[in-house]
Amino acid sequence: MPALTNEQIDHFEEYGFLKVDDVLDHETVIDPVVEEYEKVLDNLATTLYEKGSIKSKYQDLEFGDRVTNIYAESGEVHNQYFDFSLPQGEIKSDTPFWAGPAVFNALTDTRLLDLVESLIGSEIYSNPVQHVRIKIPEDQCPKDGKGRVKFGATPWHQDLGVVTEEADESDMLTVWFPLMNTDEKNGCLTVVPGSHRGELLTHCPGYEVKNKSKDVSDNVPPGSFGLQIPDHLFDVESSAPVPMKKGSVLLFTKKTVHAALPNISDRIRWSFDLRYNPVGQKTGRSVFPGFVARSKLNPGEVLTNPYHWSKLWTEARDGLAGAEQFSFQRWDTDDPACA
Ligand SMILES: O=C(O)CCC(=O)C(=O)O
Ligand SMILES: [Fe+2]
Repeated sequence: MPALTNEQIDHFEEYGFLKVDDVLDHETVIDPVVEEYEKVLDNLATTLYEKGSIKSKYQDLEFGDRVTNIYAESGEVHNQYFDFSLPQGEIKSDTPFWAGPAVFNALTDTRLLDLVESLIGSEIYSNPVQHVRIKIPEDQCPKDGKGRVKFGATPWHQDLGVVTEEADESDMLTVWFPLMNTDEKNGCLTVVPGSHRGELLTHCPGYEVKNKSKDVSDNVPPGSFGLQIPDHLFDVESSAPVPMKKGSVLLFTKKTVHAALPNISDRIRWSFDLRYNPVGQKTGRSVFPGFVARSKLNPGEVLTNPYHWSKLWTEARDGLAGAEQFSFQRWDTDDPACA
């Protein structure tokens, strides 16, 4: 039985995205992730406290308030500490990451993989382009030297634009879900329906910094640097926010234009974004490790041990530490579209 109905598959094909409600079980999938991250945060608090970066460990606060206070007081956003991926440069042997069993359990959740199977088939590879994003309220978020929020809204992009050309022929699917309800106030995603039928658009490095654009970006503080599609290249007016409930999942294609709104609420906004492609296709970040998450043809190749997964990331980090720098970047600041 396919997990998605024909109507849902048609919607995905027509608009380039699909929201599916009530996919992830709260008790067995999401809450264990939250509990696992509570321990990770506790370790971060201890480390920063011992370094003298914070004067309190904020032990009595719940996760969201605790992480907010810790980031604010230390003046830093410590997202790499929680992420189940590595940075795109300057990897060191002590670069932190978190690839814990509850995270692995979410990445390999049966109901989640059933949805993925409906769209890309039964041979499913977990692509290493994946992140946890904990966004604290922007008014409390540490700012850089230019007054920009260090980790805020996500600018307009296509996921194919943030991987190497190697993945151009891959059928990469993005799976985004919040660990809590998300809406326009705390920074849900916003998508451009039908944008996936066009080409890969030009992504400009640091575009937002040079150009204060309209639309979403009226709310997007200049902190949204990184790669961005200039909004004259697509129909920004047709974009629509996608509020989501805890347990819901948003599926979209590698060419669907999307962004995330800023968190102007007084709580954190917390999400996972995962990617999958058919086994054997390029991931677009070949120096990072993926794994076979499901296979009807070769069930023996499926990775089921979360500690093995964590070890793959440790080995990747150790191998890349101090090595020649790599880039997942294919864009040129001098492109006329970026002017
Ligand atoms: O959650 C975000 O801020 C951005 C997520 C995103 O761009 C993605 O899932 O591809
Ligand atoms: Fe994205």
